Amino acid sequence: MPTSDSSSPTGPDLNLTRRVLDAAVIAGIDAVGVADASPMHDTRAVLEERKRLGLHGGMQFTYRNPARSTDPGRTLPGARSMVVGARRYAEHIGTGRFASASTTSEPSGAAARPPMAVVARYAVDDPYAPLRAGLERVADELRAAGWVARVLADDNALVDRAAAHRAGIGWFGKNTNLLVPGGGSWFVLGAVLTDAWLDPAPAPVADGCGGCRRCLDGCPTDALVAPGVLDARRCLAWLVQTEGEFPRAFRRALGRRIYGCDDCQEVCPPNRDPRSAPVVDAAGELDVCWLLEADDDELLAWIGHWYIPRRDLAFVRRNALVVLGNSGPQCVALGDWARVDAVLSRYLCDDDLLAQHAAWAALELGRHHLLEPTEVASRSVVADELRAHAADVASAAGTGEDDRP
Ligand code: B12
Ligand code: SF4
Ligand code: SF4
Repeated sequence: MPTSDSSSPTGPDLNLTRRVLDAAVIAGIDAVGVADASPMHDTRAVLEERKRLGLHGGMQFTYRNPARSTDPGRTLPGARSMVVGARRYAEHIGTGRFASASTTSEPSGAAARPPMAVVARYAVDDPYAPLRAGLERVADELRAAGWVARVLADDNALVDRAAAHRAGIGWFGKNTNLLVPGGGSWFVLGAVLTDAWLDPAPAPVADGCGGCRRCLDGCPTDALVAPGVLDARRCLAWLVQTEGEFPRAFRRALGRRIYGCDDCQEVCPPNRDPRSAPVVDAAGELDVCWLLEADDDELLAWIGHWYIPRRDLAFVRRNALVVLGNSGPQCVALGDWARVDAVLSRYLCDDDLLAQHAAWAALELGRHHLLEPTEVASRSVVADELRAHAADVASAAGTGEDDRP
Protein backbone atom coordinates (compact mmCIF):
# COMPACT_ATOMS: atom_id res chain seq x y z
CA MET A 1 0.00 0.00 0.00
CA PRO A 2 1.48 3.40 -0.94
CA THR A 3 2.69 5.32 2.06
CA SER A 4 2.93 8.81 0.61
CA ASP A 5 2.04 11.43 3.21
CA SER A 6 -0.48 13.43 1.19
CA SER A 7 -1.78 10.77 -1.19
CA SER A 8 -5.47 11.03 -1.87
CA PRO A 9 -7.74 8.62 -3.69
CA THR A 10 -9.62 11.53 -5.27
CA GLY A 11 -6.82 13.60 -6.71
CA PRO A 12 -3.16 13.75 -7.64
CA ASP A 13 -0.53 13.65 -4.93
CA LEU A 14 0.91 17.16 -5.10
CA ASN A 15 3.53 16.53 -2.48
CA LEU A 16 4.89 13.43 -4.18
CA THR A 17 4.80 15.26 -7.52
CA ARG A 18 7.03 17.99 -6.08
CA ARG A 19 9.45 15.46 -4.60
CA VAL A 20 9.66 13.54 -7.84
CA LEU A 21 10.32 16.68 -9.90
CA ASP A 22 12.99 17.77 -7.42
CA ALA A 23 14.60 14.31 -7.53
CA ALA A 24 14.83 14.58 -11.31
CA VAL A 25 16.60 17.92 -11.19
CA ILE A 26 19.02 16.71 -8.51
CA ALA A 27 19.72 13.66 -10.69
CA GLY A 28 20.84 15.84 -13.59
CA ILE A 29 17.68 15.86 -15.69
CA ASP A 30 17.54 19.25 -17.39
CA ALA A 31 13.81 19.50 -18.03
CA VAL A 32 11.11 17.40 -16.41
CA GLY A 33 7.35 17.24 -16.44
CA VAL A 34 4.44 15.01 -15.56
CA ALA A 35 1.81 13.66 -17.94
CA ASP A 36 -1.14 11.39 -17.45
CA ALA A 37 -0.57 7.90 -18.81
CA SER A 38 -3.75 7.44 -20.80
CA PRO A 39 -3.38 6.13 -24.38
CA MET A 40 -1.98 8.64 -26.88
CA HIS A 41 -4.58 8.13 -29.58
CA ASP A 42 -3.39 10.99 -31.82
CA THR A 43 0.15 9.64 -31.86
CA ARG A 44 -1.05 6.17 -32.70
CA ALA A 45 -2.99 7.59 -35.63
CA VAL A 46 0.14 9.44 -36.84
CA LEU A 47 2.25 6.26 -36.65
CA GLU A 48 -0.34 4.21 -38.50
CA GLU A 49 -0.83 6.85 -41.17
CA ARG A 50 2.92 7.21 -41.77
CA LYS A 51 3.25 3.46 -41.94
CA ARG A 52 0.40 3.30 -44.44
CA LEU A 53 2.11 5.95 -46.59
CA GLY A 54 5.49 4.17 -46.35
CA LEU A 55 7.09 7.19 -44.65
CA HIS A 56 8.53 4.92 -41.94
CA GLY A 57 10.84 3.43 -44.58
CA GLY A 58 10.63 -0.04 -43.05
CA MET A 59 11.65 1.12 -39.56
CA GLN A 60 10.49 -1.03 -36.67
CA PHE A 61 11.10 0.67 -33.29
CA THR A 62 7.86 2.37 -32.18
CA TYR A 63 6.25 1.45 -35.52
CA ARG A 64 6.40 -2.27 -34.77
CA ASN A 65 3.41 -2.09 -32.47
CA PRO A 66 1.76 1.37 -32.42
CA ALA A 67 -0.99 0.16 -30.09
CA ARG A 68 1.67 -0.64 -27.51
CA SER A 69 4.08 2.27 -28.07
CA THR A 70 1.28 4.78 -27.56
CA ASP A 71 -0.34 3.15 -24.53
CA PRO A 72 1.78 3.19 -21.35
CA GLY A 73 -0.76 0.89 -19.69
CA ARG A 74 0.32 -1.94 -21.97
CA THR A 75 3.83 -1.74 -20.58
CA LEU A 76 2.91 -1.02 -16.98
CA PRO A 77 -0.60 -2.27 -16.19
CA GLY A 78 -2.39 0.29 -14.04
CA ALA A 79 -0.08 3.13 -15.16
CA ARG A 80 -1.55 6.48 -14.18
CA SER A 81 1.28 8.92 -14.75
CA MET A 82 4.50 9.46 -16.66
CA VAL A 83 7.39 11.51 -15.35
CA VAL A 84 9.16 12.59 -18.51
CA GLY A 85 12.72 13.88 -18.57
CA ALA A 86 15.00 15.56 -21.09
CA ARG A 87 18.77 15.47 -20.68
CA ARG A 88 21.14 17.61 -22.67
CA TYR A 89 23.84 15.66 -24.45
CA ALA A 90 27.39 16.17 -25.66
CA GLU A 91 28.67 18.39 -22.91
CA HIS A 92 31.86 16.49 -22.13
CA ILE A 93 33.14 15.37 -25.50
CA GLY A 94 35.92 16.24 -27.85
CA THR A 95 38.50 13.96 -26.29
CA GLY A 96 40.38 10.96 -27.64
CA ARG A 97 39.53 9.78 -31.11
CA PHE A 98 36.52 12.06 -31.30
CA ALA A 99 37.92 15.45 -32.22
CA SER A 100 35.79 18.54 -31.77
CA ALA A 101 34.67 20.04 -35.07
CA SER A 102 31.83 21.77 -36.82
CA THR A 103 29.49 19.72 -38.98
CA THR A 104 28.74 22.58 -41.28
CA SER A 105 32.17 23.74 -42.37
CA GLU A 106 35.42 22.15 -43.45
CA PRO A 107 37.72 21.65 -40.48
CA SER A 108 40.42 24.22 -40.10
CA GLY A 109 43.89 22.86 -40.85
CA ALA A 110 42.42 20.29 -43.25
CA ALA A 111 45.71 20.18 -45.15
CA ALA A 112 47.39 18.45 -42.24
CA ARG A 113 44.56 16.11 -41.34
CA PRO A 114 43.47 12.78 -42.77
CA PRO A 115 39.91 12.47 -44.18
CA MET A 116 37.53 12.75 -41.24
CA ALA A 117 34.00 11.47 -40.78
CA VAL A 118 31.45 13.45 -38.79
CA VAL A 119 29.51 11.87 -35.94
CA ALA A 120 26.21 13.46 -34.88
CA ARG A 121 26.39 15.07 -31.47
CA TYR A 122 24.13 12.60 -29.70
CA ALA A 123 26.26 9.66 -30.88
CA VAL A 124 29.70 10.77 -29.73
CA ASP A 125 28.98 9.27 -26.34
CA ASP A 126 26.12 7.18 -25.01
CA PRO A 127 23.63 9.89 -23.99
CA TYR A 128 21.09 7.40 -22.68
CA ALA A 129 23.13 5.93 -19.83
CA PRO A 130 23.15 9.11 -17.70
CA LEU A 131 19.52 9.81 -18.65
CA ARG A 132 18.44 6.34 -17.52
CA ALA A 133 20.46 6.67 -14.33
CA GLY A 134 18.70 9.96 -13.56
CA LEU A 135 15.28 8.50 -14.30
CA GLU A 136 16.08 5.53 -12.03
CA ARG A 137 16.57 8.00 -9.18
CA VAL A 138 13.09 9.33 -9.91
CA ALA A 139 11.74 5.80 -10.01
CA ASP A 140 13.41 5.11 -6.64
CA GLU A 141 11.55 8.07 -5.13
CA LEU A 142 8.26 6.63 -6.36
CA ARG A 143 9.11 3.13 -5.20
CA ALA A 144 10.08 4.45 -1.77
CA ALA A 145 6.56 5.88 -1.56
CA GLY A 146 5.14 2.46 -2.31
CA TRP A 147 4.37 2.83 -6.01
CA VAL A 148 5.43 0.80 -9.00
CA ALA A 149 7.78 2.60 -11.40
CA ARG A 150 9.44 1.58 -14.66
CA VAL A 151 11.99 3.53 -16.67
CA LEU A 152 11.74 3.68 -20.47
CA ALA A 153 14.23 5.69 -22.52
CA ASP A 154 14.61 5.25 -26.25
CA ASP A 155 12.61 2.08 -25.94
CA ASN A 156 10.27 0.70 -28.59
CA ALA A 157 7.48 0.63 -25.98
CA LEU A 158 6.94 4.42 -25.88
CA VAL A 159 6.97 7.33 -28.35
CA ASP A 160 9.19 9.58 -26.23
CA ARG A 161 8.53 12.89 -27.98
CA ALA A 162 4.78 12.49 -27.65
CA ALA A 163 5.16 11.73 -23.93
CA ALA A 164 7.45 14.75 -23.50
CA HIS A 165 5.03 16.99 -25.36
CA ARG A 166 2.17 15.87 -23.17
CA ALA A 167 4.30 16.47 -20.07
CA GLY A 168 4.76 20.11 -21.10
CA ILE A 169 8.52 19.81 -21.67
CA GLY A 170 8.57 21.34 -25.12
CA TRP A 171 6.94 21.83 -28.49
CA PHE A 172 7.14 19.78 -31.67
CA GLY A 173 9.45 21.56 -34.07
CA LYS A 174 8.83 21.44 -37.78
CA ASN A 175 11.93 19.22 -37.92
CA THR A 176 9.89 16.76 -35.74
CA ASN A 177 12.24 17.23 -32.78
CA LEU A 178 10.97 18.25 -29.39
CA LEU A 179 12.31 21.69 -28.50
CA VAL A 180 12.64 22.79 -24.89
CA PRO A 181 11.86 26.50 -24.44
CA GLY A 182 15.14 28.31 -23.93
CA GLY A 183 17.13 25.12 -24.55
CA GLY A 184 16.56 23.97 -28.11
CA SER A 185 16.56 20.31 -29.10
CA TRP A 186 19.97 18.90 -28.12
CA PHE A 187 18.29 16.61 -25.61
CA VAL A 188 17.48 12.94 -25.27
CA LEU A 189 14.18 11.95 -23.75
CA GLY A 190 12.88 9.26 -21.47
CA ALA A 191 10.10 8.54 -19.00
CA VAL A 192 9.20 6.82 -15.77
CA LEU A 193 5.86 5.04 -15.94
CA THR A 194 4.13 4.73 -12.60
CA ASP A 195 0.82 3.80 -11.05
CA ALA A 196 1.12 6.84 -8.75
CA TRP A 197 -1.36 9.62 -9.35
CA LEU A 198 0.80 12.66 -9.98
CA ASP A 199 -0.16 16.19 -10.93
CA PRO A 200 0.12 16.54 -14.72
CA ALA A 201 1.35 19.59 -16.63
CA PRO A 202 -1.57 21.95 -17.08
CA ALA A 203 -1.08 22.46 -20.84
CA PRO A 204 1.35 21.68 -23.64
CA VAL A 205 4.08 24.21 -24.45
CA ALA A 206 2.97 26.61 -27.18
CA ASP A 207 4.51 26.31 -30.64
CA GLY A 208 7.79 28.20 -30.87
CA CYS A 209 8.53 27.80 -34.57
CA GLY A 210 6.19 30.50 -35.83
CA GLY A 211 6.91 31.34 -39.46
CA CYS A 212 10.40 29.80 -39.46
CA ARG A 213 11.09 26.93 -41.88
CA ARG A 214 14.86 26.75 -41.88
CA CYS A 215 14.92 23.04 -41.09
CA LEU A 216 12.71 22.18 -44.05
CA ASP A 217 14.91 24.22 -46.36
CA GLY A 218 18.16 23.06 -44.70
CA CYS A 219 17.62 19.32 -45.00
CA PRO A 220 20.12 18.03 -47.58
CA THR A 221 17.74 15.37 -48.89
CA ASP A 222 14.33 17.05 -48.56
CA ALA A 223 13.35 14.42 -46.02
CA LEU A 224 11.10 16.85 -44.15
CA VAL A 225 8.26 16.56 -46.60
CA ALA A 226 5.94 18.83 -44.59
CA PRO A 227 6.21 20.59 -41.23
CA GLY A 228 6.60 17.85 -38.59
CA VAL A 229 6.56 15.06 -41.18
CA LEU A 230 9.71 13.07 -41.92
CA ASP A 231 10.08 10.63 -44.79
CA ALA A 232 12.56 8.12 -43.36
CA ARG A 233 13.34 6.81 -46.85
CA ARG A 234 15.14 10.09 -47.51
CA CYS A 235 16.54 10.79 -44.05
CA LEU A 236 20.31 10.32 -43.72
CA ALA A 237 19.97 9.57 -40.01
CA TRP A 238 17.92 6.51 -40.94
CA LEU A 239 19.82 5.50 -44.07
CA VAL A 240 23.07 5.11 -42.08
CA GLN A 241 21.25 2.68 -39.80
CA THR A 242 19.67 0.47 -42.44
CA GLU A 243 20.91 -2.81 -43.84
CA GLY A 244 21.94 -3.42 -47.43
CA GLU A 245 23.22 -1.08 -50.09
CA PHE A 246 23.47 2.62 -49.26
CA PRO A 247 21.08 4.09 -51.84
CA ARG A 248 23.08 5.49 -54.72
CA ALA A 249 20.82 8.55 -54.93
CA PHE A 250 21.85 9.66 -51.43
CA ARG A 251 25.55 8.76 -51.35
CA ARG A 252 26.84 12.20 -52.24
CA ALA A 253 24.30 13.84 -49.96
CA LEU A 254 25.69 11.79 -47.07
CA GLY A 255 28.79 13.97 -47.25
CA ARG A 256 31.07 13.21 -44.32
CA ARG A 257 28.38 11.90 -41.94
CA ILE A 258 29.23 8.47 -40.61
CA TYR A 259 26.42 8.22 -38.06
CA GLY A 260 23.41 10.45 -37.45
CA CYS A 261 22.64 13.78 -39.07
CA ASP A 262 22.34 17.11 -37.28
CA ASP A 263 21.59 19.48 -40.16
CA CYS A 264 17.94 20.15 -39.29
CA GLN A 265 19.04 20.99 -35.76
CA GLU A 266 22.17 22.96 -36.68
CA VAL A 267 20.10 25.46 -38.66
CA CYS A 268 17.45 25.79 -35.97
CA PRO A 269 17.51 29.28 -34.38
CA PRO A 270 16.63 28.10 -30.83
CA ASN A 271 19.70 25.86 -30.94
CA ARG A 272 21.79 28.94 -31.61
CA ASP A 273 20.43 30.71 -28.57
CA PRO A 274 23.28 31.53 -26.13
CA ARG A 275 21.50 29.39 -23.54
CA SER A 276 22.14 26.35 -25.78
CA ALA A 277 25.80 27.37 -26.12
CA PRO A 278 27.55 24.64 -24.11
CA VAL A 279 27.10 22.16 -26.93
CA VAL A 280 27.33 24.28 -30.06
CA ASP A 281 30.82 23.14 -31.02
CA ALA A 282 30.48 19.62 -29.76
CA ALA A 283 30.22 17.50 -32.90
CA GLY A 284 32.72 14.66 -33.16
CA GLU A 285 34.96 13.42 -35.94
CA LEU A 286 36.61 10.09 -36.65
CA ASP A 287 39.50 9.33 -38.99
CA VAL A 288 37.81 7.50 -41.88
CA CYS A 289 40.81 5.34 -42.74
CA TRP A 290 41.07 4.31 -39.09
CA LEU A 291 37.41 3.29 -39.22
CA LEU A 292 38.21 1.10 -42.20
CA GLU A 293 41.43 -0.33 -40.79
CA ALA A 294 40.25 -1.10 -37.24
CA ASP A 295 39.16 -4.60 -36.27
CA ASP A 296 35.77 -5.30 -34.73
CA ASP A 297 36.92 -5.07 -31.11
CA GLU A 298 38.67 -1.75 -31.65
CA LEU A 299 35.65 -0.32 -33.41
CA LEU A 300 33.19 -1.51 -30.80
CA ALA A 301 35.28 0.06 -28.04
CA TRP A 302 34.50 3.45 -29.61
CA ILE A 303 31.15 3.07 -31.30
CA GLY A 304 29.55 0.12 -29.52
CA HIS A 305 26.75 2.40 -28.27
CA TRP A 306 25.52 3.10 -31.84
CA TYR A 307 22.50 1.34 -33.26
CA ILE A 308 24.06 -1.07 -35.76
CA PRO A 309 21.71 -3.49 -37.53
CA ARG A 310 22.28 -7.04 -36.30
CA ARG A 311 25.46 -5.63 -34.66
CA ASP A 312 27.12 -6.22 -38.04
CA LEU A 313 29.96 -3.71 -38.45
CA ALA A 314 29.87 -4.15 -42.23
CA PHE A 315 27.16 -1.48 -42.23
CA VAL A 316 29.41 1.01 -40.46
CA ARG A 317 32.24 0.19 -42.87
CA ARG A 318 29.84 0.62 -45.78
CA ASN A 319 29.03 4.12 -44.50
CA ALA A 320 32.73 4.83 -44.01
CA LEU A 321 33.45 3.91 -47.63
CA VAL A 322 30.77 6.33 -48.81
CA VAL A 323 32.26 9.04 -46.58
CA LEU A 324 35.73 8.29 -47.96
CA GLY A 325 34.34 8.66 -51.49
CA ASN A 326 33.01 12.07 -50.45
CA SER A 327 36.33 13.18 -48.94
CA GLY A 328 37.97 14.30 -52.19
CA PRO A 329 38.93 17.79 -50.98
CA GLN A 330 40.45 16.40 -47.79
CA CYS A 331 42.36 13.68 -49.65
CA VAL A 332 43.68 16.17 -52.19
CA ALA A 333 44.72 18.57 -49.42
CA LEU A 334 46.49 15.77 -47.59
CA GLY A 335 48.25 14.67 -50.77
CA ASP A 336 49.13 11.27 -49.31
CA TRP A 337 47.14 8.68 -51.25
CA ALA A 338 49.01 5.56 -50.11
CA ARG A 339 46.80 4.94 -47.07
CA VAL A 340 43.57 5.69 -48.94
CA ASP A 341 44.54 3.40 -51.84
CA ALA A 342 45.51 0.60 -49.47
CA VAL A 343 42.17 0.80 -47.68
CA LEU A 344 40.19 0.87 -50.93
CA SER A 345 42.16 -2.02 -52.43
CA ARG A 346 41.51 -4.12 -49.35
CA TYR A 347 37.75 -3.55 -49.52
CA LEU A 348 37.61 -4.07 -53.27
CA CYS A 349 38.48 -7.67 -52.44
CA ASP A 350 36.02 -7.96 -49.56
CA ASP A 351 32.41 -9.18 -49.69
CA ASP A 352 30.04 -7.82 -52.34
CA LEU A 353 28.47 -5.11 -50.18
CA LEU A 354 31.81 -3.59 -49.23
CA ALA A 355 33.44 -4.10 -52.64
CA GLN A 356 30.53 -2.29 -54.25
CA HIS A 357 30.90 0.76 -51.97
CA ALA A 358 34.70 0.67 -52.25
CA ALA A 359 34.33 0.78 -56.05
CA TRP A 360 31.98 3.75 -55.76
CA ALA A 361 34.44 5.54 -53.48
CA ALA A 362 37.41 4.81 -55.77
CA LEU A 363 35.52 6.24 -58.74
CA GLU A 364 34.42 9.33 -56.82
CA LEU A 365 38.05 9.93 -55.83
CA GLY A 366 39.33 9.38 -59.36
CA ARG A 367 41.29 6.23 -58.36
CA HIS A 368 40.12 4.29 -61.41
CA HIS A 369 43.36 2.32 -61.57
CA LEU A 370 42.40 0.51 -58.36
CA LEU A 371 39.63 -1.24 -60.29
CA GLU A 372 41.94 -2.56 -63.00
CA PRO A 373 43.40 -5.73 -61.43
CA THR A 374 41.59 -8.75 -62.88
CA GLU A 375 40.38 -10.04 -59.52
CA VAL A 376 38.65 -6.66 -58.99
CA ALA A 377 37.51 -5.87 -62.55
CA SER A 378 35.91 -9.30 -62.90
CA ARG A 379 33.52 -8.74 -60.00
CA SER A 380 29.96 -8.04 -61.09
CA VAL A 381 29.36 -5.45 -58.33
CA VAL A 382 32.41 -3.52 -59.54
CA ALA A 383 31.22 -3.71 -63.16
CA ASP A 384 27.81 -2.41 -62.02
CA GLU A 385 29.42 0.53 -60.24
CA LEU A 386 31.53 1.34 -63.32
CA ARG A 387 28.42 1.35 -65.50
CA ALA A 388 26.47 3.53 -63.08
CA HIS A 389 29.42 5.91 -62.74
CA ALA A 390 29.71 6.23 -66.53
CA ALA A 391 25.99 6.99 -66.73
CA ASP A 392 26.34 9.65 -63.99
CA VAL A 393 29.25 11.27 -65.80
CA ALA A 394 27.36 11.27 -69.10
CA SER A 395 24.30 12.80 -67.50
CA ALA A 396 26.37 15.40 -65.64
CA ALA A 397 28.19 16.29 -68.88
CA GLY A 398 24.77 16.88 -70.41
CA THR A 399 23.82 19.28 -67.64
CA GLY A 400 27.29 20.64 -66.92
CA GLU A 401 26.81 19.75 -63.26
CA ASP A 402 29.69 17.46 -62.40
CA ASP A 403 32.03 19.30 -60.07
CA ARG A 404 33.52 16.26 -58.41
CA PRO A 405 37.28 16.02 -57.97
C1 B12 B 1 12.39 6.11 -35.17
C2 B12 B 1 13.27 7.19 -34.60
C3 B12 B 1 14.06 7.91 -35.48
C4 B12 B 1 13.92 7.79 -36.98
C5 B12 B 1 12.69 8.59 -37.45
C6 B12 B 1 12.53 9.95 -36.76
C7 B12 B 1 11.21 10.62 -37.03
N1 B12 B 1 11.21 11.93 -36.99
O1 B12 B 1 10.20 9.99 -37.27
C8 B12 B 1 15.29 8.32 -37.46
C9 B12 B 1 16.27 7.17 -37.55
C10 B12 B 1 15.28 9.07 -38.78
C11 B12 B 1 15.67 9.21 -36.28
C12 B12 B 1 16.51 10.29 -36.39
C13 B12 B 1 16.84 11.09 -35.31
N2 B12 B 1 16.55 10.87 -34.03
CO1 B12 B 1 15.35 9.47 -33.43
N3 B12 B 1 14.12 8.27 -32.69
C14 B12 B 1 13.30 7.44 -33.22
C15 B12 B 1 12.47 6.74 -32.15
C16 B12 B 1 13.04 5.35 -31.89
C17 B12 B 1 10.97 6.66 -32.47
C18 B12 B 1 10.37 7.99 -32.99
C19 B12 B 1 8.99 7.80 -33.54
O2 B12 B 1 8.19 7.07 -33.00
N4 B12 B 1 8.72 8.46 -34.65
C20 B12 B 1 7.42 8.41 -35.25
C21 B12 B 1 6.84 9.81 -35.43
C22 B12 B 1 5.40 9.67 -35.90
O3 B12 B 1 6.82 10.43 -34.18
P1 B12 B 1 7.82 11.59 -33.74
O4 B12 B 1 9.12 11.39 -34.40
O5 B12 B 1 7.84 11.65 -32.25
O6 B12 B 1 7.16 12.89 -34.33
C23 B12 B 1 6.11 13.62 -33.74
C24 B12 B 1 5.95 14.87 -34.56
O7 B12 B 1 6.14 14.50 -35.91
C25 B12 B 1 4.53 15.24 -34.23
N5 B12 B 1 3.79 15.67 -35.38
C26 B12 B 1 2.93 14.92 -36.09
N6 B12 B 1 2.37 15.67 -37.04
C27 B12 B 1 2.89 16.92 -36.91
C28 B12 B 1 2.65 18.08 -37.63
C29 B12 B 1 3.32 19.26 -37.28
C30 B12 B 1 3.03 20.52 -38.03
C31 B12 B 1 4.27 19.25 -36.22
C32 B12 B 1 5.04 20.49 -35.88
C33 B12 B 1 4.51 18.05 -35.50
C34 B12 B 1 3.79 16.91 -35.86
O8 B12 B 1 3.86 14.09 -33.74
C35 B12 B 1 4.71 12.98 -33.85
C36 B12 B 1 4.32 11.98 -32.81
O9 B12 B 1 4.39 12.48 -31.50
C37 B12 B 1 12.67 7.72 -30.93
C38 B12 B 1 12.75 7.02 -29.55
C39 B12 B 1 11.36 6.69 -29.04
N7 B12 B 1 11.21 5.53 -28.47
O10 B12 B 1 10.46 7.49 -29.16
C40 B12 B 1 14.01 8.42 -31.27
C41 B12 B 1 14.09 9.92 -31.00
C42 B12 B 1 12.86 10.57 -31.55
N8 B12 B 1 15.25 10.32 -31.77
C43 B12 B 1 15.98 11.22 -31.24
C44 B12 B 1 17.09 11.82 -31.86
C45 B12 B 1 18.06 12.56 -30.95
C46 B12 B 1 17.27 11.71 -33.24
C47 B12 B 1 18.25 12.49 -34.11
C48 B12 B 1 18.43 13.95 -33.69
C49 B12 B 1 19.61 11.76 -34.11
C50 B12 B 1 20.60 12.29 -35.14
N9 B12 B 1 21.32 13.37 -34.82
O11 B12 B 1 20.74 11.75 -36.19
C51 B12 B 1 17.61 12.36 -35.50
C52 B12 B 1 16.63 13.51 -35.77
C53 B12 B 1 16.02 13.41 -37.13
C54 B12 B 1 14.62 14.01 -37.12
N10 B12 B 1 14.46 15.16 -37.74
O12 B12 B 1 13.72 13.41 -36.54
C55 B12 B 1 15.43 11.65 -29.89
C56 B12 B 1 14.68 12.99 -30.07
C57 B12 B 1 15.04 14.04 -29.03
C58 B12 B 1 14.28 15.31 -29.30
N11 B12 B 1 14.75 16.37 -28.67
O13 B12 B 1 13.33 15.38 -30.02
C59 B12 B 1 14.47 10.42 -29.57
C60 B12 B 1 13.24 10.78 -28.74
C61 B12 B 1 15.33 9.40 -28.81
C62 B12 B 1 15.39 9.72 -27.33
N12 B12 B 1 14.84 8.85 -26.49
O14 B12 B 1 15.89 10.75 -26.94
N13 B12 B 1 15.01 8.83 -35.15
S1 SF4 C 1 18.32 14.29 -39.87
FE1 SF4 C 1 19.32 15.16 -41.72
S2 SF4 C 1 18.42 14.06 -43.44
FE2 SF4 C 1 17.10 13.67 -41.64
S3 SF4 C 1 15.50 15.25 -41.72
FE3 SF4 C 1 17.15 16.11 -40.47
S4 SF4 C 1 18.48 17.22 -41.93
FE4 SF4 C 1 17.17 15.87 -43.12
S1 SF4 D 1 14.43 25.42 -37.74
FE1 SF4 D 1 12.70 26.82 -37.35
S2 SF4 D 1 10.89 25.67 -38.06
FE2 SF4 D 1 12.57 24.17 -37.82
S3 SF4 D 1 12.31 23.39 -35.75
FE3 SF4 D 1 13.76 25.09 -35.62
S4 SF4 D 1 12.48 26.88 -35.11
FE4 SF4 D 1 11.10 25.27 -35.86
